[in-house]
Amino acid sequence: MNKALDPAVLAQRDEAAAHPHAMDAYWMPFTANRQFKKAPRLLAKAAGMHFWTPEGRQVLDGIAGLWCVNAGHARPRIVQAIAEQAAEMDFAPPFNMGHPKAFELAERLVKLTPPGLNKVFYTNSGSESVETALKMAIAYHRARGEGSRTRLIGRERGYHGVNFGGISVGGIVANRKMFGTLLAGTDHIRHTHDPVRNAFSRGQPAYGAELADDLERLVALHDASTIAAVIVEPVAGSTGVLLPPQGYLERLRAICDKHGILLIFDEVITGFGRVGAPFAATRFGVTPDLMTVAKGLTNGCVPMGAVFATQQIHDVFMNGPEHLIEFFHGYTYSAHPLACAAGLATLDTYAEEGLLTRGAAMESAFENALHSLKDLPHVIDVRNIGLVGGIELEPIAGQPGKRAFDIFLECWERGVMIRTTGDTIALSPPLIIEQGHIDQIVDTLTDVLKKAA
Ligand code: PXG
Repeated sequence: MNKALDPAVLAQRDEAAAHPHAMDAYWMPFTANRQFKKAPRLLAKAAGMHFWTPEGRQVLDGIAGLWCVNAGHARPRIVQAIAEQAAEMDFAPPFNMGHPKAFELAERLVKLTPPGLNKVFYTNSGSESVETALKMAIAYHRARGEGSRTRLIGRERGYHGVNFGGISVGGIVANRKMFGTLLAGTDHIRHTHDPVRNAFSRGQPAYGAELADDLERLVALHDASTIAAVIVEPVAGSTGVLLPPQGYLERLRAICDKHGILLIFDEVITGFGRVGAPFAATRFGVTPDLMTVAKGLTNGCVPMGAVFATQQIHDVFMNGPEHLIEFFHGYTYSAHPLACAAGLATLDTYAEEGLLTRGAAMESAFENALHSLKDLPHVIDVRNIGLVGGIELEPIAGQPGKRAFDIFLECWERGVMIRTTGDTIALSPPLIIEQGHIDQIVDTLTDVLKKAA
C-alpha cells in the first residue's frame, strides 16, 4: 500500500506542516546551517526511487540518499527484518559474545568479496571502517616484527571520513585545515584528476597510469621500511567522482607489492554495486589487502560498516596465548543485531533483483544521458562509471561552489535531488533506477543548466 495516501499519514503530515518544530537545537552536519534554517528542505517519507516532503511533494532521489540506499527506499523485506529483529533481540554485546546473524552475515559477505578477502570486522560507519583499517595495517606490521612500518599514505583529494586518521590520510583541505596537526606520519600521493587530457572520458580515462609512480617518490623520501599502508578510493566520490586512469590501480598494486606496503581500498561508496560489480576491486580486477565498506552494506537503513581483510593479515594476529584478545579494537555497536538483520535482508534483496551488477546493465543508458549535457553552458567535464556520474561546472569567478549549489537548489525545487561537491554535480541513484528516472534527472538538469546560463 502506498502510505502517502493513507489518511492517518496525511493528517500527521498536515499537523507537521502546520506546526513546524523549532530548528535552533539541532546543529546539522556538513550543512550550511544558517542558510538551511532560513529555507529548510525537509524530508518526511521515502519509498523506492522517491522522497516526499512533509507537504507531500515528491522528489526523485538521484543520489541514493547519500550514496547508500542502493536497493531503493523502504524495501519491505528489509523493513520487516529490522522490525522483527528489534522485537526478538534488540542488542547483544559484541565483545566475548556473539549472535548467529553476525556470523551468517560475515559468511555471506565473503562470498561476494574478491577472492582472498575472507575476514570481516564490523564497524558502524565508513569513518570507523577507515580508522579500523589504518589501525589494522600498523598493528599487522608490528605483529610480524616490522614495527617501524607506521607511516600511512593517502592521496590528495581523497575522502576517508571525518575521524582523525581519515582526515589525516584524506586530502580535502576544508576537512583538514581546522583541526590542528592531525595524525603524525602521514603523506599523500598526487590525485588523478586531469581535465586537460581526460575531459569527457566515458568510463576510465586513458591518461594518468603513471601518476601511481608518485608512490615511488614517497618510498624514496621516507623509505619503504617506514610505510605501513596506502589508502585510496578506487573511484573517488566526495571529491567529485574521479575515476582511476586505465592501468593506474594495477600499477599502485604492483608498487605496493614490490615494497611490502599494504594496499587499502576505501569502498564505502563503490561497494555493493555502485560501479556495476559487487565492488570496484571486482570491476577493475585489482584486489587490495584491506577493504573498507559501509553505506550499501545495509542499504543505508541501519548504520553499519565493515573492514574486509585477507586470511594472511588476520592470521598474523592469531598467535598469542589463546585466552588473550588478539586485536584491541571494537565498538559497542559492532555487529549490532539490527544492522546484521538489515544486512542479511539487503543481501537477499540485491541477489533477488540482480542489483550488484545492474549498474553494468544500465551503464550505457546512464552514460549516454549524462554525456548529452556536454555542450550545455558551463559544463567542463562529464565523468561516469556504473551508476555514478559527475558533471563538473566552471566555477563562478571568486565564488567557488556557488554555481553548483544554485543548480542543486533549483533541482530540488523541480523535484530532483542531486548532490554537489565544489562545482561538481554528483549523481549516484538507487540501482533500481529505470530509463524514465534517468530521463527525468537529465531533462531537469538540462533545463536548469540552460536557465542558469
Ligand atoms: N570513505 C569514503 C570513501 C566515503 O565516501 C566515508 C569514508 C565515511 O563514511 P561515514 O559513514 O562515516 O560518513 C565516506 C562517506 C558526499 C558524501 O556527498 C560522501 C560521504 C559522506 C557524506 C557525503 O560526497 N562519504
